[in-house]
Formats: sequence, C-alpha cells, structure tokens
Amino acid sequence: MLGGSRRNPARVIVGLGDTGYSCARYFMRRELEFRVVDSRARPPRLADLENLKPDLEVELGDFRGDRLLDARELVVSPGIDLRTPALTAAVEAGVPVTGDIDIFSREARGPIVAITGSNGKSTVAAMLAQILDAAAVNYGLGGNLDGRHFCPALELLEEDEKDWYLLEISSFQLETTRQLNAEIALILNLSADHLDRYDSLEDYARAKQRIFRGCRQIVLNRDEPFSRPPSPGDASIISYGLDAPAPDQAGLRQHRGERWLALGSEPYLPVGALKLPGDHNVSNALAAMALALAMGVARQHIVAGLGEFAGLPHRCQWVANIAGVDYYNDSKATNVGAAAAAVRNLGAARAGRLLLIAGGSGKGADFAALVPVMREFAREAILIGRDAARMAAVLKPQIPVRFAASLEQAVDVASAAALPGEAVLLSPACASFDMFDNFQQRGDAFIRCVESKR
Ligand code: UMA
Ligand code: ADP
Repeated sequence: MLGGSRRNPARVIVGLGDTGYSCARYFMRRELEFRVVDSRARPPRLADLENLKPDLEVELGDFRGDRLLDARELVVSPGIDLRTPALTAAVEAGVPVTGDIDIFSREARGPIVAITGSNGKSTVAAMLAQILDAAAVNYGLGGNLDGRHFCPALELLEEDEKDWYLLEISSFQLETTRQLNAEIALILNLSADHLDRYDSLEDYARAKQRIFRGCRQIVLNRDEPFSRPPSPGDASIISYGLDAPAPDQAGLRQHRGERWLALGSEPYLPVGALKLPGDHNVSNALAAMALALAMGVARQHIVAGLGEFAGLPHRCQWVANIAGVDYYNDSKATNVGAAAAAVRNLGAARAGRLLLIAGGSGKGADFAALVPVMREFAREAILIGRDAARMAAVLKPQIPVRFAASLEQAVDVASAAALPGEAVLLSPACASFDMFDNFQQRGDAFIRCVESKR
C-alpha cells in the first residue's frame, strides 16, 4: 500500500489522525481521487484506513516537498504547522490549501454556529447543545471537541441532514478555512496559547478572526477586546458580558437581591441556578444564551438547558472532599488563561486557601500572567513536568513553590500540606504530552491519586 510515485493530480490529505481519516471517508463517499501523507511512521488511523481502502497510496515519514508540488489541493490536518518547509514550498508553487472545516462549510446544507476562543469552546458548545436538546432542535455537534461523543466536522455529513450544525473550531482549523460562511460566529476570548505554532499573539488572533469571514450574525463578548471582528460588515451583532445589558443584549442584572442572567431588562435565570463554579462559567453561560437567542430559541428552553448543564469532565471538576479538603480536576487548563481563571474563581471562594498543582509542557508560553492571581488567590504551588523550573522562576519570588517528580507525588505533597477548608486544584497551565498521552489521561490519573487518599 505504501509509496511509489504516480500520475497526478490528486488531492493530498496531509495527516492521518482523526481529521485526515474523516477527509478520506468524505472523498471516498464523493468518489474523488486522493492520496495520503503523514510524517509519522504509524499514524493513529492508518489501520482504519487500510481496512477501508486497502489499495490506497499512503506515504509515511518526513514530508517530501516534491510529492506535494503537483497536488491538485492539499487538505492539511490541524496538527500540522503550515510553516513546515514542504508545505510552504507547495503554497509558493501555487498549490491550494484547504482543511476539513473549509470543506464542511461548502458541503453542509444547514446553517453553521461557529465557536472559537482560547478557553471555554467545549463548555459553551456543550451548554448550547443542552439548550437545543431542551428545545428539541435537530442539530449536529462536532469539530475540535474531544471525546467519545463528538466527531470531526466531516463525519457529521455521514448522518441525516441537520437543521443546524454547531462547530467548535480551533485556530489551527481556521488557518486552512478560506471562507466559513457561518450563520453565527463567536470568538469567546483570546489569551496566550499555542505560541509554538504562532510567531506572535497577533498572528494567533488573526487566525481566530477568520471565523467571521462571510458570517451573517456575530455574537460578541463585551468583556474581551479580541472578541470583536476587525470590521463587522453587514453582520448583525448580539453581545454579552458580565455587566448590565442594553436592550436586546445579554448580561447580568440584579433581581430579587441576586445576580441574574438577563436579556435587556428581562431576567432569565439566577447565577446561583448554574451548576458550574466561577464567573468564567457565568460568562460561558451568557455566551451560550446569546448564541441560542441568535438562533431564535425561546426563553424557557434557554433557562431549562442552562439550569440542567452539569459541566464537562476535566474542567474545574469537583472530585472529592477528603479530610475537609476539596480536590478539583482542571486538567483541560492547558494554557495560562485557563489556569488563571480557575485559581481566581476557586481561590476567591476560599479567601486564597488554595494549593495549585501545575506544570507540564508550556508550549512556549510566558507564565507571568499567573503571578498576580497566585499572589491573591493561592498560598502555594506544587510544580511538575518539563517546564516546572521555568514556571518556578516566575512564581518563586512571589509565592512558595515546591517541586514533585510525578503527579502522584504532587498529590501526596498537596494532601499532606492542605488544611481542612482548603482546596487542591490541578490546573496545569501546560499541555500534558511530556508526561501523559493527553489531558484526559492526566485528569484521570489525578482522580485516581485523590481517590487513593480516602
Ligand atoms: N502529526 C504529525 N505528522 C503528521 C500529522 C500529525 O506529527 O503528518 C502530529 C501533530 O503535530 C499533532 C498530532 O499528530 O501533534 C495530531 O495531529 P492531527 O492533525 O492528526 O490531529 P487529529 O487527530 O486530526 O485531531 C484534530 C485536533 N487536534 C489538533 O488540532 C492537534 C483535535 O483537537 C480534534 O478533536 C480533531 O482534529 C477533530 O476535529 C484536539 C486538540 O488538542 C482536542 N486541539 C487543540 C486544542 O484544543 O488546543 C487545537
Ligand atoms: P476549550 O474547548 O476552549 O479548550 P474548555 O471548555 O474545554 O475550553 O475549557 C478549557 C479550560 O479553560 C478549562 O480549564 C476551563 O476551566 C477553562 N475555561 C473555560 N471557560 C473559560 C473562560 N471563559 N475563560 C477562561 N478559562 C475558561
């Protein structure tokens, strides 16, 4: 099945992970000619593809520029940096580049709700899904979301046609999306992340802003300057924020002595009715509410969906209370913005009696933004992983820091140090790949360590 040169031009799928495999299936359904390249020796979906199409040409190992130059089109997977020399050479030679979301937007019949941002994408997408379940809307949910129940966007087209498509889209996927034409588009927020893939924060922001290309309605977060499109064009706008909303906008209002999510002057539900902790999740709930309003969903379904949503695992997930200490698993906090939000929100509720377990692979991030929240809302950091020393260098002058050789040891240190009424939070501010396969495995390992303390 491998190798060999051949007549062209065929489409070339670059990368054989979940995305590449979904693209291959899509091309097969459409009876379009394609071949596949992957720089890895054993890409994860190789066996699946071999079963599906044993005669297919798959080229493995370092990308060869000459094998890409005569392609009709490159369909590039999100995990691959477009700055890879073989890809830049093909682009310079005039080979068009696309990606799965780009193809999806051209093929899908139903309108698209597109969600991006540095943090909160999966939570907001899942909250909106819960609202749409309450409203009995026929929708498909996919894209960047991880997990057993979600799929790459193109797999949604294998199912019956839907009335709406909810897509969580990463900046990597947006890089290869020429024109999304979403019905509704939203950038939740932007904070430093993936700086191993972008030359600057501005480059990262520019990738995110491609979400607005051709969109008809924009949902924007008033609390986040990066949420705004560079020029909204003719798109209509509904905004949300933690302040009091103007008419027809979403926000927070005082009502019967507490904070309520509201549309203009109309209260929807009290903040206390949300099951997730922290103002970052109040903001996420307002985002889901604004998206649902833009879709035309009625008030009672929004209230029901938001009130029922219990949160996703690995995002500020409460694990246990052992000897008076609460343990939280926020393994999905793979960047500084997410970890800072967790420390602020969980630490504020305990007057700073919080121990943070953090560290891992920092993706080139500057950890300085953790310092003010750690100083105000935490009393100690226990650091693990490849970038522990780099993180310590930033935190150490300000707050006590200890190192641990493993996550298990970090939980031992934290549980020995934590006093009743305090909390231990795993919120690494880093990717997990130096010690684990993925953030789910890291979170599951944390839960097991905590459970062993009972
Ligand atoms: N890779 C190679 N050589 C190749 C192809 C890939 O070394 O030829 C490496 C990449 O550098 C990367 C890994 O393989 O480290 C996976 O890349 P991929 O493009 O094959 O990934 P997929 O399996 O297709 O999964 C992707 C998303 N992953 C990434 O963008 C890294 C998944 O998001 C997404 O669920 C899936 O498509 C379906 O849409 C995961 C993710 O971590 C959850 N996303 C990042 C994030 O949320 O921060 C952006
Ligand atoms: P994403 O899909 O963008 O990675 P998730 O909903 O999976 O977002 O959450 C990832 C991490 O970000 C978790 O640690 C979570 O607690 C944190 N988080 C969620 N929403 C926000 C927000 N609005 N601002 C900052 N951090 C957030």
